[in-house]
Amino acid sequence: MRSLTGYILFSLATAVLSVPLSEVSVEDESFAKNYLKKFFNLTEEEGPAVRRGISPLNKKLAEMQRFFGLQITGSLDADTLAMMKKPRCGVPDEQVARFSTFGNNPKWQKRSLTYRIENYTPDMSVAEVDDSIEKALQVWAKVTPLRFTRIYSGIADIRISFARRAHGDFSPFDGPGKTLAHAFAPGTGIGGDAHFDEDETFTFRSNRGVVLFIVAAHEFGHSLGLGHSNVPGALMYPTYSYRNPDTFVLPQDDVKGIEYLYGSNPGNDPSVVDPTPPTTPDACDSTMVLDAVTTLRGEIIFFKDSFLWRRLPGSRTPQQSLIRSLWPSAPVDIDAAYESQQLDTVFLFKGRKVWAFTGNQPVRGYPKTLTAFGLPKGVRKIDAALHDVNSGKTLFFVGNNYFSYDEARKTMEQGYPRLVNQAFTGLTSNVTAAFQYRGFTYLHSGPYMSEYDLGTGKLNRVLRNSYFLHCTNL
Ligand SMILES: *[C@@H]1O[C@H](CO)[C@@H](O)[C@H](O)[C@H]1NC(C)=O
Ligand SMILES: *[C@@H]1O[C@H](CO)[C@@H](O)[C@H](O)[C@H]1NC(C)=O
Ligand SMILES: [Ca+2]
Ligand SMILES: [Zn+2]
Ligand SMILES: [Zn+2]
Repeated sequence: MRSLTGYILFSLATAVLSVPLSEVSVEDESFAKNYLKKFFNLTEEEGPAVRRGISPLNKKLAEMQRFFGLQITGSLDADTLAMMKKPRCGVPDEQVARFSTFGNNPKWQKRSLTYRIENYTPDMSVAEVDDSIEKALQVWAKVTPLRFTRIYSGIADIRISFARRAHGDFSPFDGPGKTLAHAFAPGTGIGGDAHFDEDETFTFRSNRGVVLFIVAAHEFGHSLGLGHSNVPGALMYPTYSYRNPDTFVLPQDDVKGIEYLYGSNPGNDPSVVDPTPPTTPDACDSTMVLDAVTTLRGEIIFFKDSFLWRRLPGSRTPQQSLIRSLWPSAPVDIDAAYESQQLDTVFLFKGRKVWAFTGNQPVRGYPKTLTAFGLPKGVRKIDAALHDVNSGKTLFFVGNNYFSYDEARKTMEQGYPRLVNQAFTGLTSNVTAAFQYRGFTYLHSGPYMSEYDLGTGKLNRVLRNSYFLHCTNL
């Protein structure tokens, strides 16, 4: 029965920007208990451990926190609860692993598999559903010897259906949000089947609603024998986040997982690596150059590729996630970012465009262009942005120059651009990211970070990224 366990994927809660959890409500406590029962095999039995004071609940909380790379407290804090409320897959998260397979490694013994779409969601056109399912299977076919053939009658290996609430497999869906879908590991009967929660709003490619292609590609990973991965950004990560289906490429961790089970695609020419599977940036890479850094309501946020790390106040362990799991409409590979505390808004820059978010809500009227900040038309991108809380000015770094924007008067100051090294000494190359934190100004230049005194502009010391972005190899 174990191999037939439904894999619950994707929870959809909006990422809550952290507020310390002073009180845990009774509802939250029982919600958390149910979550741990469902996804982390929490059992009710009162064993000897309970008498010794290590409750199974705290043990399972710690297990869950370890899986998601949260701070391991063993108690129900705000971040843990927020993670539990994210939309996710219905399959349990069994072990802390990069890619994983099910207990006894169930896999298909044949290379040619059939699938059948048994019913449709009214959320999308029939053609869109067909296309999403076909493309989701091709994600796996591209990197393995597996081939998929659609059938319209009879019993398929992978049966695909939409259903709400109880639907005959003892894993009822839960209404809108939270569990989005689940699928069963390879096997006969229900094995390999994928079920989608009809109470969700599925879409073809919009970031409002749930992109069927992404959820289906994840579920088919289970249908083929993969469990959940704890690598943020892996397709087999348990929570859902928006990705553009048109540019999706199966991440490296998932490629390794499926090749472990089935080998690689014999049709692939090894000299043509096209396109390179994306990898998840590693905070332990001391040569990493961050794209941007900003504060956000007391947190520090570090950006790299399509990822960010959040360093919460009072926690030394940064949490990594996709940028779009925090802001579904945000750009990736950004150039610069800053926070205006007065407006309670974070601005993200990419090319000539600027996006704005208050908490996790997009600000109306954005994206705008750089000229909205008074930057000259010739500026095609900025390298970094720094908001100085004392003066209320925001500095935009462009090559070896910088501009100064007056936030109160909403105009660019006269007398700029100026040379960066006239204001900030000791920099040997252009600024790549900048932020202020606890009275100091930090300018990143490649993998190095220079700390300046806010008042005097004096260079205190040169640090590495790891000063704030701790490397936490498990
Ligand atoms: C779940 O927990 C029970 C009791 O602790 C244990 O017997 C069982 O093997 C566990 N199941 C899995 C899949 O780990
Ligand atoms: C710094 O920016 C200038 C443009 O202002 C550019 O010419 C130069 O190549 C940049 N230096 C580095 C090291 O990227
Ligand atoms: Ca649901
Ligand atoms: Zn899953
Ligand atoms: Zn089901």
